[in-house]
Amino acid sequence: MDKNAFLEKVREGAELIKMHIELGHTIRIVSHRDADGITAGAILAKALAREGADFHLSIVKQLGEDTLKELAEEKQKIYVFSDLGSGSIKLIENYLKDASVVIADHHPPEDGEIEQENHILVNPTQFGADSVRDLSGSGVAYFIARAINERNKDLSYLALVGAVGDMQEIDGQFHGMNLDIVEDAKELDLIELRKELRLFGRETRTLAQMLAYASNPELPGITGDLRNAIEFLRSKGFDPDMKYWQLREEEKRKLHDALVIHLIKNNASKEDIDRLIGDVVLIKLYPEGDPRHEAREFATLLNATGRLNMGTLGVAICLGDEKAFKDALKLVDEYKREQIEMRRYLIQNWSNAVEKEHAYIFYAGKNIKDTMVGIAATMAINAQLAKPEKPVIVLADSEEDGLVKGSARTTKKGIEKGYDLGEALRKAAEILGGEGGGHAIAAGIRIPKDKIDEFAELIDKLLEEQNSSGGTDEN
Ligand SMILES: [Mn+2]
Repeated sequence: MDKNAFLEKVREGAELIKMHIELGHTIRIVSHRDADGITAGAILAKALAREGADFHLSIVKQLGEDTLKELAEEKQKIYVFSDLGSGSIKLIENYLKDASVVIADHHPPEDGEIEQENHILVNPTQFGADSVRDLSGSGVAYFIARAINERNKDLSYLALVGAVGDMQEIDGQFHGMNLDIVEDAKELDLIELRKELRLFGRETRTLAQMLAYASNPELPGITGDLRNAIEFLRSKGFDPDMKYWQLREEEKRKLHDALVIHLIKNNASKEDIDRLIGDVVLIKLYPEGDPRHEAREFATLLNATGRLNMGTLGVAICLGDEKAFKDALKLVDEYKREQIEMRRYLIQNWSNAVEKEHAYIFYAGKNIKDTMVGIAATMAINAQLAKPEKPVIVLADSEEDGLVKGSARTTKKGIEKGYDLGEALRKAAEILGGEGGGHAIAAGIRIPKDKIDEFAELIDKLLEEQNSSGGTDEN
């Protein structure tokens, strides 16, 4: 990528923000609600606070027309969007014509170009960067903060938490401009970048939990089975109740070797083996055993606050607020417990799923919260209850009377077969009387409860049509 051209754009964005600070305007920040967006928002907020600027920050799920209308009504002089905005350029151009706008994002722009003179798009993908590995939204925000004031280099570690939250190092290592942020953070001795086991839970899970809950990659025969995890650890001479951070270096290496051998024995893919051990970011501001000490645990905590619509709590955590941190821990515990229970429930009851030729339909009644059906559908695929090429639809009773809410999920393999879940659910809802739609790979629906059987037949037919017309499958 053309780093210098990108940094020039960064400077333009930073200058525009600085001008409005000098004019005494409120800087209106809107950021995405995942860990990347939350850290991006926190970086900008901190940078602005340091300049003595007035700012107002919101964390939102997406930037749609309703949100932009509301923002326009605020009649601010400047809006800064972080980790979102590239997909809403037309709407932004339209609703915020009279204001200055800085879009600090890394998603590839979808709908046109910036035409307003006072609007600036700071996006590395326009300079040849890959949005999924070279720089995240928090990284873009970080470079802007650094351009506002060099002292904001001390926020580099937050940018890395965002990058990890966006899984920019999914293959086991950092790439692109993420490496520049790593350098900044190392220079100030804020982080240590280590080659370690990348399974979740370095700080807070016991080794047994770390292995039993491993999902990225899953460990065949161990994931989902705490007893097998304990047995595996004991057989290799480990205390299953210890935490990874408590291991000595040679013990860590011994564990890595044992896990790699286990994966090889179970015919795991090269990708799975490669990403098992790799870059792990440790944040020196926090002690070992604290979830904020390791970037993935930190990011997961932030993600959870976002999912629970408490993204500003996440921002407060990034800014070092201890009370916010403790509150969030409680929320996350609850959330994790729900997920574990849900996985168990799905496994125990999956035999009740209706398997059609083109989909699984699983009705959970009140056993799964209607806000969790999407996670449940993904879980059914990841736990290999469902074949990856066949879409999964999980339905649960909606908190609104008489309706069921459903989420459909598929994988790349399903997409290759021609399935478009958003389209199929939209049509099904139209026919059955409800609402539905979404993306090809992930979609949602709401229908009357007494239509579930009819829905199962109908969705199979709709997917059948897509499969026979749109599939790239040779068969
Ligand atoms: Mn992002």
